[in-house]
Amino acid sequence: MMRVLLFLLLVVAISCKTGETKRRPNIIIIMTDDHAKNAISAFGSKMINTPNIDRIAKEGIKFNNAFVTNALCGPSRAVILTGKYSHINGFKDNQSVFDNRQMTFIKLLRDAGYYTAVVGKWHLVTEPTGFDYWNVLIDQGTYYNPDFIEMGDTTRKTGYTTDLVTDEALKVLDKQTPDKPFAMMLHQKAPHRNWMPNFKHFGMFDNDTIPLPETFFDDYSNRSAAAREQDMEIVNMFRSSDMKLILPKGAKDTGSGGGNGADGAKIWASEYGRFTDEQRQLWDAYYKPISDAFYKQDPKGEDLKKWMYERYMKDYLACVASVDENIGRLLDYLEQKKMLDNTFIIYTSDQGFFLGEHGWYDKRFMYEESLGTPLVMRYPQRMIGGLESEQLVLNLDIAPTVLEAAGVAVPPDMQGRSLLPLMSTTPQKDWRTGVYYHYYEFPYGWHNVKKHYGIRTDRYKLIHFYNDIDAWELYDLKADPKEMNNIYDRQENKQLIDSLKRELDKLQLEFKDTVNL
Ligand SMILES: [Ca+2]
Repeated sequence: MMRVLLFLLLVVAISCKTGETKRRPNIIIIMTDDHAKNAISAFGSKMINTPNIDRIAKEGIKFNNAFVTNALCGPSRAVILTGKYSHINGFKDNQSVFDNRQMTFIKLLRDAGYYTAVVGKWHLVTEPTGFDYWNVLIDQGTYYNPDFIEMGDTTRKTGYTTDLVTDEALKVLDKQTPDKPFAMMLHQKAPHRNWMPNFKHFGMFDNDTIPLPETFFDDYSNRSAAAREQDMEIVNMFRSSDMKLILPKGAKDTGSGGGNGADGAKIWASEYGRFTDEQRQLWDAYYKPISDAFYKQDPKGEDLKKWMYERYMKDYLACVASVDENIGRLLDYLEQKKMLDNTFIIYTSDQGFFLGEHGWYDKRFMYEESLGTPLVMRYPQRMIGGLESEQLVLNLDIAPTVLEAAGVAVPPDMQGRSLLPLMSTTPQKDWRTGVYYHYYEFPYGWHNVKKHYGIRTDRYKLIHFYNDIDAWELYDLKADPKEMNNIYDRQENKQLIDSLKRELDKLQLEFKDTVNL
């Protein structure tokens, strides 16, 4: 009798523990920097195969319409942490300083008994708060031999940053015990500019023809001055730090680099100066012949533009290959440790990126390539795999999603919505019909993209550029998915514009945003 009772108690204990695990998943948010959906095979990329990101999507859910509220590194991170728009969390552009006293989902998870950690890029100026452990890169970080600040102490590590950040993340996982759930933010610097691949990925795309985007030779007619006055064209990239060309001794970089007077050669000298002798030899062995061939060929006009696009893309994609490979390392680790199926994994980027569309690199604009961001989630305790959602979702939604998964109440002042209801084969009917966007970094900062805000519905996009300009743009994404024709001034669209403006007003009211024109 006693034995039976003990056995029953054991069964109850195990099922309670299982129930507990089910209610309280471990959480890993992997975020990269500037990773365009067009460079992920799960999102239809023809240029690269990303089997590990694809695995998360295949065994989980892929959000085909995920967007950011402000397409810039620091602001997006602040939105994710706080679940609030930039004008509420105070981090509007990359000149901002994050007020680290404010509430974040990480602090709430920690209060609820989670072990919390962040590893990799931080980029919010002030120290991380709410983390039991933090080990972050300084500012933008570097591709090689990065400086990590681990709980306040700075150490330079030798090696390739995408690998090293993953190494540090695996060390955090090594310390975990089954009695306490954890939440870790794993933030890669890659594939942020200036796209320096790992040695083992050199030449990976050299035999590929990278297709030119349809809009590569865009002349920005039929758009407002905002599209013409940017400094985001690939042809104006830095010859040194972006293109890795060896400039003649003492020569100035002829590219503007979008940098308001920034000196590309100086940036490159700093990156190149970090290499060990051995690394420098490996680097030169690959890039010097490329540089020599460029000067010999001396391309001009369209040929130059194409050459620069190819160089940019081959380096960018090689950096993505390392990101995907390292996600594979993480998934394998979790699988080996039998932690994979009680961990809720999110993969996203801090925003999208232009990969030659409109002739551009960088982000900022509310156009599809940078407004859109990759978002996939694997959460087997909650859903079967193979799901896709077409709903309009935002980086603003990550905080409430994670909190709900952890069984923590979402504070009423968080402005996003939990995405858990979308993890189902039953379509979610009650969902938002438009997303609100607001970009601020102008006239200072990089790339000269004017301040703007707007609304995107499933079919239309209305944008207002303001500050030193007063220009509206309207796109029909069904008829014109590449956003080449601004149809704002067409008389027949008056009713549509009025209705979109009403919806935009409503969103500004809901999110407490006011625009000072
Ligand atoms: Ca970014």
